[in-house]
Amino acid sequence: MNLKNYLTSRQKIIDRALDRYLPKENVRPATIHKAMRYSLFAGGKRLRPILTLAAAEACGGKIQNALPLACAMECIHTYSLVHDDLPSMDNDDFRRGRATCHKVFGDGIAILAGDALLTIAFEIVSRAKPPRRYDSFTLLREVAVAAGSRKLIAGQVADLEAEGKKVSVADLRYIHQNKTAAILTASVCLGAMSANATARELAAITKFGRALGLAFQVIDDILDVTQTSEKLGKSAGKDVAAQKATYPALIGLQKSRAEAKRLTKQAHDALKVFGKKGDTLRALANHLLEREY
Ligand code: GRG
Repeated sequence: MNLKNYLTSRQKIIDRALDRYLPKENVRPATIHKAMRYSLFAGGKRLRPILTLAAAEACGGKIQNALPLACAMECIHTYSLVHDDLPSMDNDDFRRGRATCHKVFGDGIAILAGDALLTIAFEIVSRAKPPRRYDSFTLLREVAVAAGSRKLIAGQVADLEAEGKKVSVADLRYIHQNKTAAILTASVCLGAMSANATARELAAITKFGRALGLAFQVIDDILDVTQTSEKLGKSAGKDVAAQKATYPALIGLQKSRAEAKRLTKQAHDALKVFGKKGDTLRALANHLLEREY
């Protein structure tokens, strides 16, 4: 498989579906729909929805059934970035290679654009055709729990509260597990559910998502210190400047790289039950480990 072509073709499928699900720019009130689309179509890598589709295929499902769930997770991810960039949070001017939402539309509209992206995610999930083992309520609950105050928001709260404090590796792991890995794990689990995964398959996909999600954040921490803003499409070096707790800051670059490798191996091990059907997920895990942006 040519991974570059695969990623490009999946991004196109996801972008077309997102375009169908989102109100057009001229729908009243136009400002909010412009702001939602501005951030959603700013050139994100679409990793979470790509993982949703790949997990569905690993479980023998069709990508069409997984597509609404994949798009919902991208909306939630984008909402979290829009809110994280606000002056009262991480205060960033640059995201996905362009000015952040609040820089273009102002804080009020950026807050509302984030709210609307979060809300529309649930509307999009409700459009998914529920498989036999997982009804619509189960799918909605999976999304709500991952985005809620015990997962994504828990991670963000812990991150905010860690500022200026001494943070242990265990604290940092808690932040990453919730801020990053929970959404990634829900993304793959929803893909598996759309494919009517067995309990054994879903457990394996959950393990895969947790390990991959942590690996992804360790790598993100490494890239923040090793890459330029141009390459990343967001402000590089911010973690160091803000004296943020990161893996490189706590254990050094070399050990962080080893940790990312160890977690990727753990993600691979979780895929054993899928045999060859897990090959795309394996390739994606390797790609995330080796990525440069
Ligand atoms: C505001 C509730 C709330 C949460 C914010 C997403 C987030 C939590 C903070 C953003 C900063 C950060 C380091 C998040 C961790 C997840 C992460 C690495 C996001 C970037 O994901 P990519 O690289 O981004 O997949 P693109 O733009 O390609 O989609």
